[in-house]
Amino acid sequence: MKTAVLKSIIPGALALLLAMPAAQAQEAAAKPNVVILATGGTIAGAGASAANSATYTAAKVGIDQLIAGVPELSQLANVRGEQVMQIASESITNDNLLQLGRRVAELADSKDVDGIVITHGTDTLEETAYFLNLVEKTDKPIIVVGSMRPGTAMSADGMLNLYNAVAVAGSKEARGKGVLVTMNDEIQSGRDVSKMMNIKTEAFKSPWGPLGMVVEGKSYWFRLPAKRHTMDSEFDIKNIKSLPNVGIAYSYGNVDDTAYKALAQNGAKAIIHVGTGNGSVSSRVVPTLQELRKDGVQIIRSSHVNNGGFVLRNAEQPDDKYDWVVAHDLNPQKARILAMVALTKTQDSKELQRMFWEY
Ligand code: DAS
Repeated sequence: MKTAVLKSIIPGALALLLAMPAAQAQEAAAKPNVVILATGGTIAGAGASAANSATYTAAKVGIDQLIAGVPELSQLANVRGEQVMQIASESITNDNLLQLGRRVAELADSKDVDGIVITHGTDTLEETAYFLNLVEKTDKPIIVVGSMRPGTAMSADGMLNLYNAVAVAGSKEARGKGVLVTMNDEIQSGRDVSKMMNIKTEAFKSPWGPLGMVVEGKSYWFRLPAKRHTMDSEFDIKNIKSLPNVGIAYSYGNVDDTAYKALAQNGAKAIIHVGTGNGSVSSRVVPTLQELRKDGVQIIRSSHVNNGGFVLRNAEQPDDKYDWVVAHDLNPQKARILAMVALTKTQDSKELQRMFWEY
């Protein structure tokens, strides 16, 4: 009796109730499926008070709390999170990079995943973004995102950065553009972008400019990446078992060969020389680099000018004569990433140089 009465007096509501799962299912089907892989960093940081925008502990807040902190994400996509690791990114290791890269590849292969977001510390965000840009064989959007202030601070930037990252990860226009970074309303190429300032929300810059912008969840594109990446890359995370030891030696006035010798003794297969100007090498160091090259260590010249500069072959150093490689416009930390990935495929310096021109 009761059910009959109910049915007679509130057929619409009942129908609505019965239909609700179908409507929800329909709505869910209309939205992209985005997975957020959390690794730690400031975006997961916490400070003692709202006034602590720079004094805080990174890698404290878990992915479920991050997602719950931005309920608007559910308007953009069907979002789920995985806590891959919980570290400040200055502590990331090659093994962490491989672990993250393998999980990204598994998700990218899944037909139920339309886009991937990686929350990450800002210190080495640019390295991880470039690494994934080189080795992920997918055209699905992969967005690496961080924040300059912890979520506990006034005017924290992490919520909007994460919202923008999910918006871009779920957008069809972002497909095929390589790994991207959304910080401070801009969409940056994972290859070009680097952290240029450690205390401002407008910290991430690309020497060649951003690719686009995100405003209220909509992305606007102005440029496309020019270098090889993802589907067009000859590298594949599935074929990389480990990453070789590549060291970085910083040059300056009065420099000597101590750091270069130590890196080689520690087993470096390549040394990124961080030169002055056009990747210049002090006359006090040249003989040692020639010796190391003879011993099979690859010498790759980059610059500490404007976070990478533009190092040309045979300009201030006889690279052909010494059999050295130039890092082109890559900053030293990105040159190390490419050198590691490239050395998994070749030991030939001419092949290495081709890769530095193309990637
Ligand atoms: N320590 C920094 C890191 O984890 C904090 C940050 O800026 O994300 O990279």
